[in-house]
Amino acid sequence: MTRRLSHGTLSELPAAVARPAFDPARHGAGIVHVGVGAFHRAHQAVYTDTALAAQGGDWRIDGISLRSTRIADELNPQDGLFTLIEREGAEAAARVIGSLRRVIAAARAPQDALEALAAPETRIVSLTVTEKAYGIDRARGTVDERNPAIAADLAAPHRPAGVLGLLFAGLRLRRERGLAPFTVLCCDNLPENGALLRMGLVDFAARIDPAMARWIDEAVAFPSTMVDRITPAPTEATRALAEQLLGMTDLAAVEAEPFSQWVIEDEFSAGRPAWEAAGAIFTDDVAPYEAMKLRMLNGTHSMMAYWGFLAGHRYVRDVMRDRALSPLVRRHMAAAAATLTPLPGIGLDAYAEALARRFANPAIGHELYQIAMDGSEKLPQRIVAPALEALERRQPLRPFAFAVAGWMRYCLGRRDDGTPHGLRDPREAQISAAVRGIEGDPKALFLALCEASRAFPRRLTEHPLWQGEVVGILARALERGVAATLRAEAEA
Ligand code: CS2
Repeated sequence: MTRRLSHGTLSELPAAVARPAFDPARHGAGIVHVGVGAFHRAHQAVYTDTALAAQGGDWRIDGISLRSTRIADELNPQDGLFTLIEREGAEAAARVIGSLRRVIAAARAPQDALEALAAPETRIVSLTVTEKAYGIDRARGTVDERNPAIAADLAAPHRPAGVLGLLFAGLRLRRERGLAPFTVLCCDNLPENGALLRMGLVDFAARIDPAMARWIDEAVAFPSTMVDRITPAPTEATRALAEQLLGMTDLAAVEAEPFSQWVIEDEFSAGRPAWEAAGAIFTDDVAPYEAMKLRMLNGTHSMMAYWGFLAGHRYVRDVMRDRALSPLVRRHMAAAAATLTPLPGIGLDAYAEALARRFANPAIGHELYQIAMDGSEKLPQRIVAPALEALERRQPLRPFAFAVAGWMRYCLGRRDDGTPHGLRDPREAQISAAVRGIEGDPKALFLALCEASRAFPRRLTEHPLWQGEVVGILARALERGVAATLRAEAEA
């Protein structure tokens, strides 16, 4: 049997593998992180690891996994240790991260999760749970009562299963015990994510306990953040590579690109680690950074995911080598850049150039199908927001209409050769029901999908220019197929 990564085996690692530059056992926890997926492990956990090495402090992380129990079973026997493998071309640099203390599987131990939030030492609760997990209706600015987790947690707030329910219950326990609140740090790809989460949590609390709602609004800090690092879902190949680099087993290894960025509003009510030691940028306004990243990186990603997947590609890097698609990638980034307010010191052309290089990284196998999921939750901030801005500024709508037409074609659930795919979207049932029987009618599809997805405001969907562009591209894709549509679009 091969050995497994743990505190006991750290000293046996080959010299080429970097180890925590601090003694994990000498640092207590100060952060609870909800959503211990690959992205957290490749991003915030790494910044915290560097900060602990640079400045010390009791800032290790207790992870909470809301649904899966697997990640707890992978990490706890390893004392929370895991390997980050940074990959670029032929390079693969391995670094063992020691900032994670343990993982609580909330489905198995709900009380432990609550007690972690209510522990006096917990000063920050950070989250990477994906856009859909918050259950916030962004158009109305309230919680979405139809979201199953929200409905369940409103009915039984003492036994929370969802994100808002857990935060609420944790904060209520702290208040009852006379403890100061923690800072809530949202690290999901949502615009003004701190303000959004504040609004959602205050509205959630108001429906249960108005005094709590006031306390949250007044006493809890919700800094906004922009997070960035391309992190494909780990696979068997990730584990095999870790085994090869470490000479031992690591079931929780992650692969990521070398690039990493974290921009944070410096508004913490109870202190924070020295994340700037790891390159985090502190600012009093994250919104312009967020808009840049959401529109140029994530928006382009979504466009590539739908059209690239439909064209038969598997990875983002394959799209960069596609003769028709790669100029459309550039076109999308340029159109997105034109909707932004320039940031001092950041050239948007250089940013786009760097993105194109990152997307093409041959060592990163980032699945288009992974990015394609949850379109109804992602399109509003990635495509709709810049499209509205372009409309206002009288700039071309075409690239955004093209992205949406790709998503609509994708919603039919099969490629041109008939290969079926699942949509993996929280509104999948509504979307699939909406397209049934009208698969060949682009105008009817456009209207039905706007309605079923709830992703597009009327201001956009009723605009004749927008309608004309989206329906026209969709019609071509249905009549002449995806390959011909891409060729025509690239030549236009
Ligand atoms: C991607 C993001 O899956 C997706 O939707 O667009 O996860 C993207 O890779 C990250 O935001 C990069 O920082």
